[in-house]
Amino acid sequence: MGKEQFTIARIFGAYYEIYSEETTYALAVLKGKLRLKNSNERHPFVVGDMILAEKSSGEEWVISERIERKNYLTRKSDKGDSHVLCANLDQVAILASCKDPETKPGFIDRLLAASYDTDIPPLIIFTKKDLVDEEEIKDRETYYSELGYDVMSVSLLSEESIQPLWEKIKGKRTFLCGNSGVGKSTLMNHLHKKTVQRTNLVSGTTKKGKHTTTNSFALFLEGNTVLIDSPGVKEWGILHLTPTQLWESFPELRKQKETCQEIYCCELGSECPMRKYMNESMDETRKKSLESMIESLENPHRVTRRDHWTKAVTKRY
Ligand SMILES: Nc1nc2c(ncn2[C@@H]2O[C@H](COP(=O)(O)OP(=O)(O)OP(=O)(O)O)[C@@H](O)[C@H]2O)c(=O)[nH]1
Ligand SMILES: [Mg+2]
Repeated sequence: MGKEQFTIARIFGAYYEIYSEETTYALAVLKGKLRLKNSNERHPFVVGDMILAEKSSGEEWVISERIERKNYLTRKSDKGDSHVLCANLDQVAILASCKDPETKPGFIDRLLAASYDTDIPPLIIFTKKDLVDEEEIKDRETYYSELGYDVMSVSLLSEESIQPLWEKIKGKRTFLCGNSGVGKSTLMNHLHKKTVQRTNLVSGTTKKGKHTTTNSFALFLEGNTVLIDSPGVKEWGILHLTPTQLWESFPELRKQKETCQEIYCCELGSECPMRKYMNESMDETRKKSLESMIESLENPHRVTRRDHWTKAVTKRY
């Protein structure tokens, strides 16, 4: 029997839920050792990985090979190795809740920096727009759309957002990410019109989410549309990025660099147009956000080995 190509849809310890259009969802295992190009990887697969599998004598599928990743999204906090979250994406949807819990711009910017590094286009989705007034929504949308980002806002209490959401996700593989309680699983259920992922009320006192989703899960919808739900995160660690990557992830700073006439880059020195713009003209909130990211990189307690940076530069394969 021949090999069939699948996508990893969910991981349960040593078992994998895999999906192909022909077979739909099936369970698979990995027998023996898989040879991986990057031996530093913690786990052989993440959700979104494309693999080849064949049926063993029983009903079980056995994974034999991982197909090279087109791209992947990474997070790195102070607590160790960088963590690949998902692979082969067309889009990263950053879900930012307007209220209960309110997502801070610094969180959005960290995710934008992580997606800039991977070249995966971001889509900012403000959720729970029913909980704030229209003016506030418009301000939030304008803030990011003027910077050139694709932005939308939704309420999942009624059907009004289904159509505009479909327009943004159809035919694409979209990773849904954000803090706990922002509505990632609700959005997935809403678009599927069935409950596939458990959701939970946010805490009555702290208005924070309860970390309901514990495993990423890829849902295959019509027309090659794939939504990937993920567990809520408190903070998006960006320690796998270099300072230059961080600065350039801010479109207003990147624009300054593009106009620079110097032949030799001063590497963020005092004459750097990005630094000048940051000191003289940058929006205060955005400046704080960049400073906080730079601080995370510079804090020696957080970055103990400099080679993390070098590795990050050469990590694409
Ligand atoms: N008012 C309002 N509530 C919403 C909206 N979308 C989601 N919620 C509520 O927000 C709560 C949290 O939603 P979830 O979908 O569980 O959030 P999540 O992002 O998946 O959270 P984790 O799995 O913990 O990361 C639920 O009670 C939802 O009903 C919305 O548009 N408006
Ligand atoms: Mg969830």
